[in-house]
Amino acid sequence: MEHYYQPEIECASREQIRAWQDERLVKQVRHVYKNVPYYRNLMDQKGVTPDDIRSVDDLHKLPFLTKDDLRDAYPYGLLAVPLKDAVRIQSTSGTTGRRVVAFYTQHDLDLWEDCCARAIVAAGGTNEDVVHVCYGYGLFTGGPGLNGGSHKVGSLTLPMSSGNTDRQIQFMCDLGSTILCCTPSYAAYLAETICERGLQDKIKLKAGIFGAEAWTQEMRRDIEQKLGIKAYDIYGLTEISGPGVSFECSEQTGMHINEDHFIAEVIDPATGEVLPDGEKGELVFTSITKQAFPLLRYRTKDICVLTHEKCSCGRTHVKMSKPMGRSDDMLIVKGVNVFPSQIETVLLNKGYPANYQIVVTRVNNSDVLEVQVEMTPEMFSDTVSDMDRREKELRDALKSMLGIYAKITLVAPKTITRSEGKAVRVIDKRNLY
Ligand code: DLL
Repeated sequence: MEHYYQPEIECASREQIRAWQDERLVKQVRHVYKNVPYYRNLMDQKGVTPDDIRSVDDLHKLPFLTKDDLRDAYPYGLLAVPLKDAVRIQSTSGTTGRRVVAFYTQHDLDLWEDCCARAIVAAGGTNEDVVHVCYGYGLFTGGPGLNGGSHKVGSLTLPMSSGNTDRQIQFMCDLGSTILCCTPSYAAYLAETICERGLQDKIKLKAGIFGAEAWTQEMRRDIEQKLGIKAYDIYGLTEISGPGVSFECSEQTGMHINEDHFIAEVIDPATGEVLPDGEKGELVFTSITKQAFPLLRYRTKDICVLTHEKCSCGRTHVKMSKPMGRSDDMLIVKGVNVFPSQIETVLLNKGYPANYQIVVTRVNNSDVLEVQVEMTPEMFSDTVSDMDRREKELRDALKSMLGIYAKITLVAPKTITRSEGKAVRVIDKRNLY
């Protein structure tokens, strides 16, 4: 297993990492300029040539790419190798607009799986483990990515895909799964069901690798406690390869970005200006080793902070904070910025389960923020005055977190639909008016 803990790469000196990045960036820009007319045009319009890019210091000269560019260039416009060399596509889970399609050569699949293998090893995985993958398989990158990573580590891999919770739990008990890979919302659902059925003693899980959606520290603690595991975050996006762009180590204070493959920048989303370490902004990635779909300066819309502070695990690759939400997840309600994660923090701190739905409507030209909160069975047997007290307590706590009042609707246990993949937390009905 030590094979995929690669200290010579993951713990390399900053000078060494920088030297890899300089060399690979120069090569990558030439590859893209030569083979991707769409990006060549963007560079020409900006008056930048490949010769202008001599090191990472010149990265800021390159134009940004956005999801709109990917949609414009759909399907083959950003493919940088002949079709005969591409062996796989994956696609985003988005439900609106044109889908984004990303391509991989065999080399690209290998490096992606290496990144996922590093994440599994960082979560304590070895070839003795039974890795239970219930991210979706197919076009979504979650299943194939962790599956490939688990093979590389040599773990016994259970390609469960999502759904069929009864079968998930049965296999988990029968086969002794030790590492669970799925979205945090599905992990919460599995944890809830395992506790309800009193099966905590029948499972052998020791770790979980959860990502693909925002989740709070409160939700982490809840899942860890219910399943008796350590829960690790993993981040990635289809455009840049899938899960494993970054992953958490045992310190659980941010995710190490695989800097030998991806250069990360944080920019001011309004001006595009590159921000220093520790400042919050939009994450931008440049793929420096991918062949088929090598995006340069891709704007992720994920808001986070980077830090080069020393990590006790020994890894030297830069860490990104948990994304604080996507710039396009942020709701503006009555002129105030609201992130679903702020609401989740309040609910879990007050002892509610992570089952909630946010509904925004517009009544008489005024926004109404409603939070439907599921109660636990114990809370459900409360008296009417207890319920009133609960509603008031939540309203006040949300007011102090968000600065605006929300309408609280307490709902019966099991009323909110459980998610088997990425949870849909927000229903914004204002566009329908
Ligand atoms: O969600 C890839 C993935 C699969 C990551 C499995 C981790 C585990 P997409 O469907 O393209 O790819 O969605 C990418 O999901 O830009 C973030 O907004 C969000 N996201 C991914 N990981 C995290 C995370 C996969 N750990 C988009 N925390 C990204 C918060 C995340 N948000």
